[in-house]
Amino acid sequence: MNIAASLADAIGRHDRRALAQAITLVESGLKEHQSQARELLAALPAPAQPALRIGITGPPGAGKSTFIETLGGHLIDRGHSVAVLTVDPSSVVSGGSILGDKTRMPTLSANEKAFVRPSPSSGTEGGVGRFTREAIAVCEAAGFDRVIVETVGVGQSELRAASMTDVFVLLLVPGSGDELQGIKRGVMELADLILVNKADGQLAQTANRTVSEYAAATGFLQARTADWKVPVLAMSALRDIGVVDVLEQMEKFFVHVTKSGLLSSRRESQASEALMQALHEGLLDRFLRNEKNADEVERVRREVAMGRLTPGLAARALIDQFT
Ligand SMILES: Nc1nc2c(ncn2[C@@H]2O[C@H](COP(=O)(O)OP(=O)(O)OP(=O)(O)O)[C@@H](O)[C@H]2O)c(=O)[nH]1
Ligand SMILES: [Mg+2]
Repeated sequence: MNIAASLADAIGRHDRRALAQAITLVESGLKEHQSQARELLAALPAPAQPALRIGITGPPGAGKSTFIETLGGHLIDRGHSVAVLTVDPSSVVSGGSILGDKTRMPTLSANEKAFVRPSPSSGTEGGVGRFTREAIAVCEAAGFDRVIVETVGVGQSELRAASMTDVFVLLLVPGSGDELQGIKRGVMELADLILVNKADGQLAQTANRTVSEYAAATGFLQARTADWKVPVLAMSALRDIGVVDVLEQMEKFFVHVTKSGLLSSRRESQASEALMQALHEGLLDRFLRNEKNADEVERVRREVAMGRLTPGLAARALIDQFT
């Protein structure tokens, strides 16, 4: 059996080492690995049930990992198995991310019903990698019925995370308005659930005020999901206060989108968008891998920068030249 087939086989038997290896393979930039990854994805066993994919975003330090640790514990208590794909932001600086988030989710990382996978964020926009969608599929095939994607709420990563998850959760901290939290309006519009974390100790009262403010603000927004009023809840991930209520809202959301058919229609449109995005990126990659093309692009880029060419015309000329 070749590597891809034996990995797929082992994943079907819920072999965790195979799962880790498979994710490394799908995330690899090496051409040889990419063709193996394609084979692997095609050979993956169909999941017993589709996983609920939970996207979690929020400003750095808001408590996303702590929340996942607590939420994951409750999910496991209820009979679920939980895979976590996360990017340790410190890895942007250090280049390595193997310990960071695992140490922030010690209980979950040690639980046999959980799988915590920090991914290096190099070469990606603030966290969610190009192949996170594939990594999710591998986790599903390995039998995890809840897959959580943690992303730092800066840059484009939240858009990307929202485009590959079923429920999207925005985690905030008490006190400041969204400008101060560094959260863009657009991100609020992506959220199916807004949580104000750290509602404990001295911050408890401020948290309640923040909840009212955001609840009022969401009233003016177009909700992402039809017939779903975005709940805004205070909680403490650290003290495990209100996390069960959050879990219940999440399950309620899952029932709503399943019954209304929104879940499958959303997944269909997400998949076709992902195809187009992968095509864009893949074609550009291949185009630029050719040295002559890369040089020509660089030359034209300078012309465009100096205002001698408009970007649109320059791109068209480049494409005409090479196709
Ligand atoms: N008081 C209080 N502190 C919390 C709570 N949740 C998280 N923290 C603390 O906030 C800090 C950051 O928590 P993380 O869970 O690492 O936050 P994060 O959003 O995952 O951070 P990044 O991944 O670095 O963006 C830690 O020191 C936590 O102990 C909470 O509910 N209450
Ligand atoms: Mg974190």
